[in-house]
Amino acid sequence: MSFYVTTPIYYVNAAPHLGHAYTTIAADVMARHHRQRGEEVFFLTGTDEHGEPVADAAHALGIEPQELADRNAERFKALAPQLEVSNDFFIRTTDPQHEAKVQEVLSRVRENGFVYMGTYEGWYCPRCADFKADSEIDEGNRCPIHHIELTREQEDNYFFRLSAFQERLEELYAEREDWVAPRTRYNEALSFIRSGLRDVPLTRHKLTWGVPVPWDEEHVFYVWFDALLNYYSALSYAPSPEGVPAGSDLTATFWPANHHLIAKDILRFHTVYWPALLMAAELELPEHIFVHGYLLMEGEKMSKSLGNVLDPFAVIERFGADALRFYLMRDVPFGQDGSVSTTSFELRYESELANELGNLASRTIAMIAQFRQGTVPPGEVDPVLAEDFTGLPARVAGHIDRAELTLALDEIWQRVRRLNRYVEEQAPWRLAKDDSRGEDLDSVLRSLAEGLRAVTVLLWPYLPSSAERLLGALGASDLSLASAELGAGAIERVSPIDSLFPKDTQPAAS
Ligand code: ME8
Repeated sequence: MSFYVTTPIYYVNAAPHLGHAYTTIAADVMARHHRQRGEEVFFLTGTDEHGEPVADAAHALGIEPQELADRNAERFKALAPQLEVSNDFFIRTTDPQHEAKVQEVLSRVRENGFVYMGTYEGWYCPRCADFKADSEIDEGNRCPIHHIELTREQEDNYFFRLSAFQERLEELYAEREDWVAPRTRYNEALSFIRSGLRDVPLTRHKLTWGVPVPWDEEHVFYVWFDALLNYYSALSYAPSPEGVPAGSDLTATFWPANHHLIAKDILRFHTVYWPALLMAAELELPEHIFVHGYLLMEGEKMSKSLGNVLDPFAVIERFGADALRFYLMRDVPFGQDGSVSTTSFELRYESELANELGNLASRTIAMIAQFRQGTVPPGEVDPVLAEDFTGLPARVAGHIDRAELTLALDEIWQRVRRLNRYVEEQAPWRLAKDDSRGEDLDSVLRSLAEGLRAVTVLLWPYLPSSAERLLGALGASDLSLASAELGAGAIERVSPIDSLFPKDTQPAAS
């Protein structure tokens, strides 16, 4: 089995912000989970470096686009390890191998008869790098996303015959109802298609910052076609990920992608242009496109251009990457818009990470140390508890297969709460006072240790470093999904552990 997941490639016109971190964390949760299933996994992220968004930003700074791209690509690259993100490759669209692949695929699209020379006239947003249909324009000729005034463009370009794919796209949507999720996004994409597809520019005459068009050097490819192809081109030159023999043909192993994760701002490119382009190039289509919502601050989409940016680095510095990952996956239902704030972050951190998981871990370990000198009594898990864990790994896997990352986390978290209730119900400290209840105490301590181990294995994709620390203290290093069944592990001894989620973290220096 193989699993290939991607994030959008981010524009290097500015530094990364929480919105980028969000998609990247989500993709990481999926990649880690699939590694737990023993699958061959390829997880791709990277940067989109061509086109007006980058050229204009560079010129505004008085530098060349390549210089800005180099500078900001480094910052995006550095974000991944800070978020504990385990991407297998980082693609930059200025990689020469990517550029060559773009030229190869788009030449094939032309040979297949889907490219012609025409004149484009219409409204254009240089921040979106998007030609806007009349129905997509806000009052005063403004971009509905960036609120800037649109420019009127008229240029001779090569066009991609998108209209030729009207029927095939409608068929695709009819045959594969889960190809775009959530359903509202599927409907949105389908209604765009049904409203009638118009051909779109494939190249830009006016721009020089892009991949040169091999059959006409006065043009570069329109940045979106260059960018979308990253998902395919990366496989032709990335090194093999862990677990896949070096020198393997990654395209054969991983194409088509299983999941593209995106936000709704780039829905049309991924759900309309992208499948049409792949059809035109005779390539297989990805299995799923999952469209998550926006992280909102004060009700406005957070973005580089609007400037109201919550800095993920500050959160990580103070609370650690796991806390940020948990917060984003837990607080904002994946697939919907959600407001983020420091207040709700701190509430989740304290009430759930510190009080629920942190305390469960510390008291379980402390009681085993105190009552049984750190040794976990062997035997079966208490059936009362086992009942509430039956089928849990499979349920979590089912949610993650549909990119329902918040639902999956909630399934797990209900068991964290169940374990805390079990402690209260059984009151091991009372059993410890009664010599005749020794076996009951053994059973309770063992069940708690095993329950904690099982939930921690499932939490690993969300909380990788805390989960590894905790499993280390439980002497249970198996991270496989199979080992997340209650009773699949046999903990012998526990070791002391420092607080997983300390409450007295210092505010970051401002
Ligand atoms: O669009 N909430 O790049 P980009 C949630 N280069 N997610 C957010 C977000 C927010 N407030 N802000 C950004 C581009 N994102 C193109 C993509 S792909 C072939 C080319 C995330 O830097 C989300 O994933 O504007 C969104 O789709 C993406 O960043 C846009 O990043």
